[in-house]
Amino acid sequence: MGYRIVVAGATGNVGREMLNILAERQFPADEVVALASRKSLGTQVSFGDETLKTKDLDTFDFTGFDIALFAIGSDATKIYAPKAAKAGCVVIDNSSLYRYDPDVPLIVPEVNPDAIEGYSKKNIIANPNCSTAQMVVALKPLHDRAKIKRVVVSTYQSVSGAGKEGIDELWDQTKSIYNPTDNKPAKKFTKQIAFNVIPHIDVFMEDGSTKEEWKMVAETKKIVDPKIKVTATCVRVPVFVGHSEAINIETEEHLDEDEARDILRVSPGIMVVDKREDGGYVTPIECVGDFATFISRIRQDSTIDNGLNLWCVSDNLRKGAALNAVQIAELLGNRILKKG
Ligand code: 11C
Repeated sequence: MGYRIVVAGATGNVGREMLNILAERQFPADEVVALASRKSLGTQVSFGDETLKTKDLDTFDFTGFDIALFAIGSDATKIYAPKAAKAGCVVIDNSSLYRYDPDVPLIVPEVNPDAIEGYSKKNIIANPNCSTAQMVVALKPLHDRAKIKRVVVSTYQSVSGAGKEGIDELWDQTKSIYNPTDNKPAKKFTKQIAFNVIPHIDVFMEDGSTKEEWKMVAETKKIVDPKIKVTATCVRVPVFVGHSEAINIETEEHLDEDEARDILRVSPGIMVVDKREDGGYVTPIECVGDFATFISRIRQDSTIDNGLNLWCVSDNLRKGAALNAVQIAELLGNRILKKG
């Protein structure tokens, strides 16, 4: 007997990817139900070779379902996650609502799979922010070998992180540059995104950082090690899919760049592409649709005793959201629920 699965938010970018990835990875599901809000009700979505007609999230009874993958944002999650969890269905939530709750595990399966044991306190498991997920996949094996003290990261985040409206805004503004009579002012982003970069993602915090930057700090501490110091600058760039990160790492023990490369090459979820020649690195357009977190440009930082620099790229809708959620479902199935 396989699992009965729910995908809530099935018509959004992440929800659609969740369905694609469940099908691609042949998740052992007997039944998959796609849920949407009332305004997208009846919309059809693909699940492998099948087409699913979305059902109403508001009236859905989660009783008898094993796992619900949520991609509906914090406000709706606040209403529906407790309802699903109370009905005995384990929620894997992509919003930020429960990430910092001590009774909810925040999981990247390659990094902290054992945290899954804590799921039963609320029957909810949190999925991290996309920019954190790919970074911690890269940090963990280096931390295990040489203890990371401090991380300085600058991100180059694609517009799909801001949902369909972000994608549409980049597309429309790019077209309007060539047709100035069709002027498209910024709506989703605070400044023009086409042919520009914006050093601002999510709301501003009191200390001058943004919430996106704060998330990278708080989530890395919860997932990898609370002792790691992280400072981040998060930037939106005119790329449709794929987040990139320039990461500077300071370790307690010395770690040679060749050893770091060898460690990363055999670490789960990572693909090293690091030739010191023209084009010998990965760019976001090449990682779209892939499962891996790609690491390039691994090199010593000779300005400090134990420093490394690297370039990290991944599909933000996959490892940063839908893939990680499906991997958590697989972990939950293999370790805890044991059906299928
Ligand atoms: C972005 N990282 O690129 C964000 C999107 O906390 O799950 C995901 C926000 C989150 O805009």
